[in-house]
Amino acid sequence: MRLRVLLVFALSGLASVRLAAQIAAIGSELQVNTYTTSAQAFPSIAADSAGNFIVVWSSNLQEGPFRNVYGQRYDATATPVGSEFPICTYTTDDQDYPVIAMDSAGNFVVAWQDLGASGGIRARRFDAAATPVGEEIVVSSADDVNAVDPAIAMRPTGEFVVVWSSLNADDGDGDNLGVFGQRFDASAAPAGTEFRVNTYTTGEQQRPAISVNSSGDFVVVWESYLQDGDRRGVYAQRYDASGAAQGAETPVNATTAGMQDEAAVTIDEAGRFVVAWKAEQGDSGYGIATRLFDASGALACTTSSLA
Ligand SMILES: [Ca+2]
Ligand SMILES: [Ca+2]
Repeated sequence: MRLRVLLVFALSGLASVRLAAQIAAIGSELQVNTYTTSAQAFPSIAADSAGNFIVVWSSNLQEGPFRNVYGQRYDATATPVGSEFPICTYTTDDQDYPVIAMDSAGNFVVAWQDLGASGGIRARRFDAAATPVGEEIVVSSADDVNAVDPAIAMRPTGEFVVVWSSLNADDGDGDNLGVFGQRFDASAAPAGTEFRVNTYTTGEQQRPAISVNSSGDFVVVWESYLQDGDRRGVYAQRYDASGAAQGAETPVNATTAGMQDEAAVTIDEAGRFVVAWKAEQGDSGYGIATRLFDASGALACTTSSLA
């Protein structure tokens, strides 16, 4: 099946856009990828403070017998700027599952999962004209071929954090998958060392999501297997701008029966954060649940009957 990367104008991701009472689409649906042979998949999108945005995705067989990562710039009217461009320099084996974050001036970083022999989570920084700045960054431990599922968040001033999950016992989890992270300054130099996010390490902790506010406070959420007593549950950990953990890891879902996983998170300027996740609903399948937490990580209110 031929997959196209189609742009859904994600207003929620545009920091400068104030949501009106009613959201109306601006313009029509756009096809992002120019190269259409085989599959283009796994899009990620980020915008600067003026509304200019970039979409990245992985494309199969576009450059040799592998999957590689490409990007396309747009201005604030959703008009393409330039042509689609390659993100990675190392293109042997598969580079896949890209994620992008952008500062207020349009500088951006793309992280991806390198499924090849070089392995691990890699990233590359670009300026607002999509010109690469520096070399590819080895984000996860250099020998960590088991690092998967990257997520990234960036402050308006360019500092960013990448998180991922890994089987690498050297990272300090020691039991199946754990969630790890690395902070970077605005020049993409590592800030501090790689750190483990999950405190509870038994079994699988994986598929993290992350959000940071302009002060640098950030929160990571992930799914953990059997920690809540019945298959997967969702947990959160807060950090300050120096990367110091704030409080203990927090159980997110109140309903623990069945699966709660595939979490997403966003943090506001006051440090409050909202988590959304996929929640099992017995015989009726799955729904989406959300929960709002205050800046101390305490439950502020339940915003979904599924929580
Ligand atoms: Ca673990
Ligand atoms: Ca559960």
